[in-house]
This record gives sequence, C-alpha cells and structure tokens, in this order.
Amino acid sequence: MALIRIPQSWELPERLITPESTFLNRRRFLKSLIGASLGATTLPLAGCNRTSAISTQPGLDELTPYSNLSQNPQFSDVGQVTSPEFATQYNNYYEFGGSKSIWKAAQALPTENWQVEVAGLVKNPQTYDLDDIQKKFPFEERIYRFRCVEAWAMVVPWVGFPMRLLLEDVEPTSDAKFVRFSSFYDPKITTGPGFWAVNYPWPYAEGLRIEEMANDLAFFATGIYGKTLPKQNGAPLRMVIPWKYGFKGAKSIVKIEFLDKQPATFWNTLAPNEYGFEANVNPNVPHPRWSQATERIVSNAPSFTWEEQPTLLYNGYEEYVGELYT
Ligand SMILES: Nc1nc2c(c(=O)[nH]1)N[C@H]1C(S)=C(S)[C@@H](COP(=O)(O)O)O[C@H]1N2
Ligand SMILES: [Mo]
Repeated sequence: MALIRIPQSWELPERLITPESTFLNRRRFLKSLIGASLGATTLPLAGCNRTSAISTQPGLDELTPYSNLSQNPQFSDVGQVTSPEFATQYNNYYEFGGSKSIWKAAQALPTENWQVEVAGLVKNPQTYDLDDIQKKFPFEERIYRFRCVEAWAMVVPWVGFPMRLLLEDVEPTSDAKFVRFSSFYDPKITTGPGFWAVNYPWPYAEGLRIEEMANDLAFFATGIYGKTLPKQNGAPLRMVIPWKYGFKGAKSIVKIEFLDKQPATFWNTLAPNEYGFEANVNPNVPHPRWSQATERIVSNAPSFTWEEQPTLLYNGYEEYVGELYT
C-alpha cells in the first residue's frame, strides 16, 4: 500500500501520543465542557441535577439494563473490572475521530432498525434485526481481559452470546473457511476520518478463520456493564475476541460474510507488517515499533493511572485457544 501515507497519530502507540497526564487533563476539561453545555448536548439527562449528570457515565445512564442476566462463572475471575466511566470514555472508533475521546461524536451513530446481514457460503442466509437476535440467542455476561495492540489493557464485563450459536443458526457450507465482519459506514455520518483518511479501506472490517469463530471464547457483544452497548463501544452489536488484539473486534456490525478465502481487513490492508490477520496477543512478538512484552492496565477511579504488568500469551486464554495454533 505504497500510495497510502499513514498519519502520524495512527502510527504512534497510545502511550506516546496520549500520556496519562494529557488524558486526565482532557477528561477534566471534558467534564467542565459537559457541565457548561448541558443544554446543547444531545444526550438525554438522567435527572435535573447537573452535578449528578456530570458524575455519572455519560452515555451509559440512559441505556437499558438487561434483566435476569446470568454471569458465566467460567469467565468471571480475571482481575479488577475496569470502571465503566473509563471504558466508555476511552475508546478507539476511528469512524468518529482519531483520538480516544470520541464518545460524544459517536452518539451520531443511527442504531434504529438495525439489521445484520449474514451472507456467503451458508445454508441459511439471514438478515437479523435486534429482536431476532435477542429471541434466538441466550444472552450471558462474561468478564474478559481486553488488550489493545497499543499495549494498554482493561477488564470488561460484556453481555452477549458466543459466535458459535450463530454458526449453528446459519450453517456454513463445507467451503466456508473464513468470515468477514463489516462495520457500519456512511460517509455522511461517520465523518471522523475527515480529510486524512477518506481513502482508507472503509468500511472497517475484520476477519476470522471459521475455527476461530467456532471457539467458545469468540463472542458477539450487545451490552457492557449489564446494559445495552453505548454507541462508542460499538452498539448495537460488536465482536469481542479476547485472545486477539483489540482491533480484531469490529464494532457496530452490519454484515457477516462466509468466504472460502482470507478476506481483506482494515488494518491488515493499511499496514500488513504491523497488523497481522491473526493478531493473537503474544508477549514474544513485538510490534515493529514497540515491545509487546508488557502492557499498561488502567487502575480505577479516582486516579485512572496506568500500571505496568506482563503481557500474557493469548491474553491469558491459552487453555481455550492454544490448540488452534499448534
Ligand atoms: N468499526 C470499528 N471497530 C473497531 C475500531 C474502529 O476504529 N472502528 N477500533 C478497534 C480497536 S483498535 C480497539 S482497541 C477496540 C476498542 O474498543 P473499545 O473502545 O470498546 O474499548 O475496538 C476495535 N473495533
Ligand atoms: Mo486497539
């Protein structure tokens, strides 16, 4: 991709472009902005008390809580859960901007009448709406480690269902070897890339081998912290592949295609030597521009500081996925 010049801010690890102090100052700044412009914000307010509206998680408080949610005990004990305030305000969603502070811009995502088309090499092609998904697939809560390729990490409680249930529903043919998942893209709405990335290979798309999709860990999330997904986290349906780097987890999915060949994916097309198709978390395989041996995990409110810890092979999920890669 010699024609594509990758902007500087995409190339740098987050720790270099956004040191903690900058982020924390920005958060404080954001809070004061929110306080000053409540009338102008499109977010409904939880109450009339301005202080409480600011101190709760913007974008989270008006989301629908799941009732009778069962937590999968197999995926519950992976350390202190990251505070929702952080996980819903520190995001990567380039369709809505190149920084981590896109949660407000992402509220422009239109999620009404959402449909997910399943096509390609399957016996039962489907176009699901969210009601179909809710009725067909039993939802559960799973707490997963989350590891971005930029060497930061969180622990996130997702709500959703394992991808293998969708496989059973659509029945891939024996020719199906790979799956491509495409995100919502409408240049009139997803204006975040602006002039600097209009020629990038949108829509954002990710892919898996079909055996990876069939692994019990591979998950479709429709919720987070017991509520429906905020837009900035990939509403209404996103992928969560906890043993792979975060960029493998495409957000706001509109299309799932079963294919006989490895599909082109967003980051792998842009910079194949930096973002592999497989992209398993591995402390021994450095990114060309930084080590992956350690990661920074965020500690919780009120300080939100980053703490260094060793990176685990397959992000700690070797017992589940090791056999896929022998
Ligand atoms: N459509 C889309 N999906 C995406 C991204 C994106 O920019 N666009 N960023 C990826 C990256 S790099 C990461 S680390 C995670 C971040 O998910 P979070 O914001 O919920 O933590 O989303 C992934 N999915
Ligand atoms: Mo990422």
